[in-house]
Amino acid sequence: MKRRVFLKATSAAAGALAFPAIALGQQYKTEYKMSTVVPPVFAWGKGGEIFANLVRERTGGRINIKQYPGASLVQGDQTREFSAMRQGVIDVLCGAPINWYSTVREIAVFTLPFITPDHKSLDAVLASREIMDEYFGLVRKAGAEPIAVGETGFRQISNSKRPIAKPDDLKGLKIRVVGSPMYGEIMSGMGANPTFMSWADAQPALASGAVDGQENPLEVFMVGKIHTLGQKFVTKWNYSNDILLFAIAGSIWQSWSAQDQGIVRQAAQDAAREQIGMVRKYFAEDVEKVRALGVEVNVPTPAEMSAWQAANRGVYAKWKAQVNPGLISKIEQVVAQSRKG
Ligand code: X2X
Repeated sequence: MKRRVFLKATSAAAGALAFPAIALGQQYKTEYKMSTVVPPVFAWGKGGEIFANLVRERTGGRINIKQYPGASLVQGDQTREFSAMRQGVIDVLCGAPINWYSTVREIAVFTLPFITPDHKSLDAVLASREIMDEYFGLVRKAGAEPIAVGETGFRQISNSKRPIAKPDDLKGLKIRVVGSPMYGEIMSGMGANPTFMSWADAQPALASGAVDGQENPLEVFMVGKIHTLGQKFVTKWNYSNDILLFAIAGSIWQSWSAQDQGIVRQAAQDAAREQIGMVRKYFAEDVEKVRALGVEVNVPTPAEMSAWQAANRGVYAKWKAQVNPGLISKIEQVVAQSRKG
């Protein structure tokens, strides 16, 4: 017994020497709370799970990140994640910046309507050192250390009433949206009636017919079995695609040793790469798979795409000015460049 105590004490001392943050008396918490809106059956939640597991493995359990899906740390209200992080309720973010608009509007730059029309242009933006350095600087200033970027996926509209081929077809439809008032204005700009609600409330509202439609990546549509909630018509218009931002509350980040910071950043980047792979695999196959569920899927022609973009020009200009005009102009330049090549 005595010997075991002695062994434990020496290994703890060795650990302290190897990790100066601990030697300096900074306390590691027994659990770090990570919020995700959806659970690991979805690529988004899976990305969080992979990250937490890698961190646990690679730190030998020193850093134990526990996932709270369903945004349960904020009672399901995903729009409160960032402010809850600032209050110390959430330690680790693995989420969509659009959901944090009411707290940090300047980082909701990737979601303007049709800003990155395809993966090629999105990748060009994410590969731009200048854009991402500025973006990460804004996240840091807002109180979190950004460590990796995944993808939530191109958002497509679905509804229970009729095929949507042109802006007018949206007239009068009640559409559930979330995150930012921008999504509401996009819908009302085309004559629909937007209703804001969390993901937790969206499914019962679709099931009861309280709303006619919603917009989400088709991966979420399939895994969430949204077709069983009366959603019969989908339009694959790729109108908005948010990043999945992995970030650590600033004070927590500071409490970790440089070595652990490096491990955590690498783990997030590995998880994000895998998560993006999952989202894009679904994206490549989604039209066929959703059709196989008995859903009518409309893939717009280039002329139809131009009509969607034209109908959103006003909303785009207004929200660009409101969110972060400087950074969004840089994004536009990179997108334009990528479309030439
Ligand atoms: O609630 C949604 O629609 C979701 C899961 O896609 C977001 O959090 C933006």
